[in-house]
Amino acid sequence: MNKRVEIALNEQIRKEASSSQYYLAMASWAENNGLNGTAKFMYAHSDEERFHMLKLIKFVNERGGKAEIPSVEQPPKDFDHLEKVFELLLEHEISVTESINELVDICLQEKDYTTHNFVQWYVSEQLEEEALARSVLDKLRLIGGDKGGMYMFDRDLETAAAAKDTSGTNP
Ligand code: OFO
Repeated sequence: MNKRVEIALNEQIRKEASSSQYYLAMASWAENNGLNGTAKFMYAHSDEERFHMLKLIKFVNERGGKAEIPSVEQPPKDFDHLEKVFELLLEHEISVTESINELVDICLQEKDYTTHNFVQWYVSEQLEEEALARSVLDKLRLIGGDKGGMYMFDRDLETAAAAKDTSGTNP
C-alpha cells in the first residue's frame, strides 16, 4: 500500500476512534441529565463511529498496510447545555468532512484509485451526518428551551436512534 495513503488512513482511524469517544461522552452526559432519547441517539452514533473506524482498519490490513490502533483520547466530561452539544457535534462533523476530503485528495495525488473508490463511502456518509446534525440543531433553536418542545425533541431522537439501530454496525 502507498505509504502516504497508509499514513492518511491511519490518521482517519484515529479521528473515527476519537469521534466515537466524543459521542460516548455526550451520550453519558445526556443520560445523566434525564435526556434518555438524546442519550440513545448518541450511544448509537458512537457505535456508528466505531464501525467507521473498524471499516478502515480492515481495509488497511486487507490491502497489505498496517492499521494502527490509536490510544484513547479524553473527551470533555461536561457540556453547558443541549444546544451546545449539537453545536459541538456539527463542528466535529465538519472537521471530519475536511479530513475525508484531504484523504480523497491524497488518493488522487498518489493515483491510488482503489482507496479513492473506498473513501467515497465516507464522503456520502459525512454529507448525511452533517445534514442530520444541522437539522437537529435547527429544531433545537426553534424550540428555544420550551419544556413541551424539549420533551418532543427528546422523544423524536429516541425514534431516530431506533432507526439507526436497524442499520447494523458491522463492517
Ligand atoms: Fe465517521 O462519520 Fe461522523 O465523524
